[in-house]
Amino acid sequence: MLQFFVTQLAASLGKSYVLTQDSDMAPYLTDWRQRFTGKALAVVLPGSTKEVAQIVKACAQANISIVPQGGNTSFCGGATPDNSGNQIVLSLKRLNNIREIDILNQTISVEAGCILQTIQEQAAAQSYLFPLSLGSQGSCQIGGNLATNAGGTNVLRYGNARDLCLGIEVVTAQGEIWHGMKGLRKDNTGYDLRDLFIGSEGSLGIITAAVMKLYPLPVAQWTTLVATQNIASTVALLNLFQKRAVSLLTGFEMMALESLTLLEKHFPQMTNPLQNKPAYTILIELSDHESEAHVRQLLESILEEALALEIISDAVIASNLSQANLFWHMREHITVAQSEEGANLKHDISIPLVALEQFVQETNHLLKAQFPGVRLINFGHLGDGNLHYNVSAPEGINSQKFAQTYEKPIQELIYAQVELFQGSISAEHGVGQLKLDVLRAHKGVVAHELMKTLKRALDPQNILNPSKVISV
Ligand code: FAD
Ligand code: 2HG
Ligand code: ZN
Repeated sequence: MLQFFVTQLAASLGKSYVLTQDSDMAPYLTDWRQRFTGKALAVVLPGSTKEVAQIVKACAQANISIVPQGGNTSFCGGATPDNSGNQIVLSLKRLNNIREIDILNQTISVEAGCILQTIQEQAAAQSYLFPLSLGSQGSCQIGGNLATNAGGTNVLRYGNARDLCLGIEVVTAQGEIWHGMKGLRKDNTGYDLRDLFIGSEGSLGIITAAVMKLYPLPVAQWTTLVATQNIASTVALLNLFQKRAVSLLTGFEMMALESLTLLEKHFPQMTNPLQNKPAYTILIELSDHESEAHVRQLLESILEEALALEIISDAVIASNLSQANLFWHMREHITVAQSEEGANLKHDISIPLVALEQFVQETNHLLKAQFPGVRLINFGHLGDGNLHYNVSAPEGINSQKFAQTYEKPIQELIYAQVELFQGSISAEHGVGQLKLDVLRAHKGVVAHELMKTLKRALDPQNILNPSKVISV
């Protein structure tokens, strides 16, 4: 019966778009971190929205569940099938057309499988900025970005994927197509279906296209690395920049000392130009639509004020584009350094800015006391109150042993702290299968039941990414 289903699919889509050989399917069955591996009946590669709808209809009829997959770069196992071998992976990679750039409306209409960087490049070719910016932008897809409501380094100024989206096209769990591609900035016609699908990680519908906002390209950017002694000063610095640079502030990223020590171990060419190994290195970017001189002057004047207020102890302004790029590479390569180092635990959390200093002090202290030798690889989008509060194994400890013995108690400790400080256990990476079990406690019973009600209403057969985000 299952084999018959696959044969039928191959007959309608074309054999080369229905992968069934282990070696062909392998890249789709393990996630970027190699943390999750599953099995699949087939990996299916539709070439149009109509074909996606056709596949979903066939799956609904045969009661076969579907795991949508974009660039497979996410961190919570949302795009990896289970171990049953009865699910199909539906890759959106062939839906990769830019449908339209509407200069007057400042929007770009794209299919779900467009690579994020391609959209940025297409926008730039028309002198526009598509501001979503992630370390994975060379391989993640806009459909995956919307499905996870991705954040990244520009959220502070332009918002996350949800904020950048005006319309979407979705294939429902019944295989119907919802044409929600209006690029309107105002549309109060009842429930916001678009926002329901964004961030649902493929559990409510399959996003096949989207209308995204564009912005004018800035004419000048200046990037600086700044030394601070603690989180309190860093938050004060953020506040100063927000007051004085207002919308010119486009990046405010934090890197704690241990994260840069690990970075240098794996990428010795990426040494911190700041002297004396500061406790925190802050990457700040200002972007301007006026002139190089205007923004440079503003940056220098804010840094002078911060020095006078003693909230920073040192600063290096990038002298050219390649140095600015190096600063950004430092920030973006911490993830890679951590994964090269071996087992690591990710905690993508957000905490109200006002409580951040106390959270970090207390949580660092508790972890160091209870798990001697663990390395706290803290970095992240401080401007959004979003920390990647990651933990690497103590030097010399075997990766497997670390995962077995440390993962649960460390996660429990950190998440308990997050609750205490009224934060979130997933700021931007989503829930997937990784955080499925902790979501109920975090959301509270009422919110969790409402989520279940929505899932049952939109996907009564539970065929869209079952046991991801929510179990019904
Ligand atoms: P996938 O991993 O393929 O899928 C993610 C989820 O979305 C899955 O649940 C999948 O089923 C679902 N899905 C995918 N496509 C669709 C679709 N068309 N319709 C419905 N559901 C779909 N994330 C951030 O938020 N901020 C960062 O700064 C950031 N930096 C990163 C840096 C690196 C080096 C790496 C490897 C990852 C980073 N990520 C970051 C995580 C990841 O890139 C994002 O979550 C990204 O949005 C995932 O896109 P994807 O196309 O790879 O989705
Ligand atoms: C980033 O901000 C990504 O670089 C990855 O969200 C974070 O490695 C991580 O945990
Ligand atoms: Zn991030």
